[in-house]
Amino acid sequence: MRIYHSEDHRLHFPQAELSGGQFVTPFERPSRVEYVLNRLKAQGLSDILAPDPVDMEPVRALLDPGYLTFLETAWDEWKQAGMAGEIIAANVPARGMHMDRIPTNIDGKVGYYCHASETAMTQGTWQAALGSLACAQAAQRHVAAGAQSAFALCRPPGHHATADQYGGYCFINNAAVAAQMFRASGAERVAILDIDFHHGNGTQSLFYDRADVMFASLHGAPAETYPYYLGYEDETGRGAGEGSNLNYPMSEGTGYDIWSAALDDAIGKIRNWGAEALVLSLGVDAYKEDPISFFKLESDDFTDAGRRIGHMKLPTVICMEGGYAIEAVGINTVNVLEGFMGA
Ligand code: Q9C
Ligand code: ZN
Repeated sequence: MRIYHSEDHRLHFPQAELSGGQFVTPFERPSRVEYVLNRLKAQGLSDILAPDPVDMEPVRALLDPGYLTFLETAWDEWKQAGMAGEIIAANVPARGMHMDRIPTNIDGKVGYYCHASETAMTQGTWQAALGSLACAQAAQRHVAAGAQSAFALCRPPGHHATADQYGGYCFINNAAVAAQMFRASGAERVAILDIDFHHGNGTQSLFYDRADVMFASLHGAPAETYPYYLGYEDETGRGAGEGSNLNYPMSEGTGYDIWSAALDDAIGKIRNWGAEALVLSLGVDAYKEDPISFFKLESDDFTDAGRRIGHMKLPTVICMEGGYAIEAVGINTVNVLEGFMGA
């Protein structure tokens, strides 16, 4: 399996994440990538390339232009305004306020374009996000050119990012852009399967009205965990998109028996729907030891999940999302890839 990896991810490493009322070292940290790379090499998966630069055209087609400009310029504006620290959203347009008027003040803009204040931005965040996106795009081009699959070792992750908001450690929705590129390269129906522990709210929102991209997500029930305000089972799509959004929220303590039954159901529905290409949002935070999650998957379960997904035999782009049990992130991620290839 071809793998794409950009060193630029290192440019994004905030000092702080707001967690439980304290500033802690972010769970989403550069060493996650090192553990995955080391495990890939240890298992003989060494076809690892740096991606070509980002192609902004499909990105502009999908995301809000003002948001992209914001991501690119926020750090300079923040510094020009005399802010001493990293960018952290302290205000958001809440119930009863204007949702659609963008402040000129950078502190107000940050809150407008952010949905979760745990995620800080730094000087290198934009460049790192572009490097991450470049991996997803290179992987998609490789698969569109005829490969069965490719793995984009994306960091920062993407599935929480919407058309115009960052949060949940995500800035640009890599998987969504890859899906959009599959549409542009000729696939009539593209499915995005999201097995990260957290609901892929950004991906869902980007395709909620669309009949050409199906989104299926297995995740912690929103009443019990981040992103809290989206990811319920009754969110099935809207308008032309009605029926092409599938949520499988599961409660604290969920193990592989329940989780794999949800996976099989999602796979069956993606098959019946007639997907021609697949984007897998691969988070491994469903692992039992993950520090911010509550499912109980074992490392071997990830191999089995990869096998089940591989049996779909669809052209597949795999995008790295979350997973925070540092050493195990490498093992569990590569287990999915090995299971997939063995199918
Ligand atoms: N106290 C992804 O897995 N909440 N994002 C963290 C820690 C945010 C997860 C709570 C979790 C975001 C890509
Ligand atoms: Zn996650």
